[in-house]
Amino acid sequence: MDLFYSADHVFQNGGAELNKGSLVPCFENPTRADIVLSAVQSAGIGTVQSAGDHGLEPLHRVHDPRYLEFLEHFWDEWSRAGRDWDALPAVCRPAAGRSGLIPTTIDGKLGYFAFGVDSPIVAGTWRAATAAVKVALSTVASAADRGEAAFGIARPPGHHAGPDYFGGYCFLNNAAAAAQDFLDRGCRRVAILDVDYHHGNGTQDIFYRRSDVLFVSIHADPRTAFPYYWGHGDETGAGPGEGANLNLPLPRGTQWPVYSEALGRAADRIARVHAEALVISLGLDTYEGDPLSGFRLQSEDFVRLGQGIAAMALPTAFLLEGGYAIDALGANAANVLRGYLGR
Ligand code: SP5
Ligand code: ZN
Repeated sequence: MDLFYSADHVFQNGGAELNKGSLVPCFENPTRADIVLSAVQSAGIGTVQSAGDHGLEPLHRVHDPRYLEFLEHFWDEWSRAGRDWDALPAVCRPAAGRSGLIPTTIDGKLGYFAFGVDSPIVAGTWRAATAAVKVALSTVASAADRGEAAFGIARPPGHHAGPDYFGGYCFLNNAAAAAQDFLDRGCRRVAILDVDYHHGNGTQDIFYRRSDVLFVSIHADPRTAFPYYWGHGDETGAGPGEGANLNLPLPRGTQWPVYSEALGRAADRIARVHAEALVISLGLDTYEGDPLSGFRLQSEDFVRLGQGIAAMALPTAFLLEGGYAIDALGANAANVLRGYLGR
């Protein structure tokens, strides 16, 4: 299996995030990708390659150009204004206020493109986030060319980033760019299966009105878990995309038997739409020891998850999303891939 990594992920290194009312070190930090890299290397799963440059065309097909312009240049504007710490928004544009008028003041602009205040923009955010997209596109190139699976150690993660907003530690939607790239390479329909503990609201939003990408997500019920306002079972897509969005929210405390039933429902739907490729938003924060989350999957369950995904029998791009239990993150990632490979 080809594995892709970019050392540029280290440039996303926020100083702190708000958690339970306190500023704490960022859960989403550079140690994560390096731990996953060394775990998959020592498990002998495949050869790790540096992400190649496939251009960023798919990125422009899933994000608003004004948002990309903002994200690329905002740090310069922030530092020119004399701000001397991470750019953390104090306000967020409500979903109801998506009317298109971007404020001209620096703080108004920052909040316009934010849906949460948990994701510091730093000097290297653009460099790291575009590197993660390059990892995702290299992963797709391998999966499409070889007709098998590849794994991208994408960091920062992407599934909360929408067409024109960041939040939930996500800036650019790696999985959405990957799905778009599969389509641009000739697939007629692509499925995204998001197994992160948190609902992939950004990915859902990007494809909500489209029928060429099926979005299926297994996640914690948003009534009790971030991102709170998206991820309910009655969000089924709209317009031409009606029926191409499947949310499978599960209660806090969910263990493998219940999780496995949801995985079966996800597999049935993916089979029914005749998807020609699969993108896995591989969050590992469903693990029982995750410090942010509330499911109770055990390390061995990730082998079963990999087996379930292998049974879908599609060219597959695995992309890292969340997962914050540093001690087990590498082993859990390797277990998914071992299960997939039948080892
Ligand atoms: C990619 C990803 O996994 N993003 C998750 C972002 C979650 N950010 C806020 C989480 C708030 C959770 N509340 C703390 C509960 C601690 N038990
Ligand atoms: Zn998550």
